[in-house]
Amino acid sequence: MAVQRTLVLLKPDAVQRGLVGTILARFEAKGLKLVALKLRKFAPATFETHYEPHKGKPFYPGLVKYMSSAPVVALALEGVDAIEVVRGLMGATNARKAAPGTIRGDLGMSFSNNLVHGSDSPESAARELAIFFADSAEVLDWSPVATPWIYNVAEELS
Ligand code: IDP
Ligand code: MG
Repeated sequence: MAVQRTLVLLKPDAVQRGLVGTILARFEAKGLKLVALKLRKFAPATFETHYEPHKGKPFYPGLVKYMSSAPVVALALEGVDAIEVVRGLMGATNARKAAPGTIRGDLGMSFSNNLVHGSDSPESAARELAIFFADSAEVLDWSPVATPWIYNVAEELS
């Protein structure tokens, strides 16, 4: 158990379909803490760097084009085991196969246009947060009043 920060992207299809509020509400309702948020149309180069581990795969050029084609919302979320928790809420990459109850499973029909990105490891989270929130002043330290109700502080936060 560790408090982690993770990068989440609400992809162009989420923004175009008016699902930003719906998806953000799921993360908030789960108890994840919002520590950074921005809406921006990022340059292709940003996604070339972000998706560098996928470079050379057949879907890579289309992925970079899709991600830079329209605005994206970038979030940093914090919580105990936040990386795994977010990945679970997102569901499987192919939205048609993602389990009902997950974001992709409930809201999507596509393998590529699958609404949401979440970092897959602590190393990825650190690398990706530095891309989208290079200015560390954009990531806030703050204490939600609900924290001692979301967690058992003695068991999970000390
Ligand atoms: P993830 O987003 O669930 O972590 P990754 O394997 O890291 O999935 O792939 C990154 C993104 O590339 C996916 O979210 C999806 O948009 C796209 N993608 C991955 N594999 C495929 C594929 O086989 N066909 C089409 N798009 C894909
Ligand atoms: Mg991935």
